[in-house]
Amino acid sequence: MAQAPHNRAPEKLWKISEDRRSRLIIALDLHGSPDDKRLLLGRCLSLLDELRDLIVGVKIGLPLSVSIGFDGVSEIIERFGGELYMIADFKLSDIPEIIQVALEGFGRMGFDAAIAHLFQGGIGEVKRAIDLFGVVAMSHPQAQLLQQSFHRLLHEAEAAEVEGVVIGATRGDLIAEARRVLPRKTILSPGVIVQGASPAHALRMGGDFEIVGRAITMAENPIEAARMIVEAERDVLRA
Ligand code: BMP
Repeated sequence: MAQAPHNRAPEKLWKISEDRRSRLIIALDLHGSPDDKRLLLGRCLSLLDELRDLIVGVKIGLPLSVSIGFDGVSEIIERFGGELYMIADFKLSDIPEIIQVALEGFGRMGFDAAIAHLFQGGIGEVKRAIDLFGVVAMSHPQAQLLQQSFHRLLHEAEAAEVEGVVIGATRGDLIAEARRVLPRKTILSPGVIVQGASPAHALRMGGDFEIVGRAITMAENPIEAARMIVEAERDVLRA
């Protein structure tokens, strides 16, 4: 079962979550041809405007960045970074010095956090300008190599003192195990609906936040889709 949020890191994320009674982070993976940059940026801004009371954060990665560029991403952060937790998901897996430079750049853009892999080692050496989440288990069934190293990656997450970890919502058993081993780390879980996990299942297993993309962004009615997920989360948190 998801824990009470008292004094948990990252503070900004948990504060927004308490205020909105939501554990939903949107994966803003909208994408398209670079000719349509302004159009796509406009769609992102109006989608976030519609969803702003239901979501706590926005995860932005390569699909959107290669479509609207970092300038476009910066515009989104400028508009929503004051009220939502902004996560740069480029699953960094480089040498510590390069990861550090990337985090500094994300910090300058206004991101609150980034997601990095842990398997390459050295994350503990990185001086962190922003919060960091380490990937310990992915949602897709082919992630076997990572899965074989699950406990070592949990250990790496603890040793590197990252704020939290990413574990696929499709891997409820691993979420429960991570919650046992790392009781205070914030767990983010993608893989909801389109990849097969039911809404709020990750929270029931001990996760903290659900990351949802297509089930909202491609829904006929994104607000209704988001509301349905947040209601399921609230049911679990009330239980
Ligand atoms: P969707 O809800 O559309 O399946 O999107 C899931 C999002 O979470 C994508 O941005 C993907 O990159 C990310 N993600 C994932 O699906 N599984 C993981 O294990 C880790 C991820 O970051």
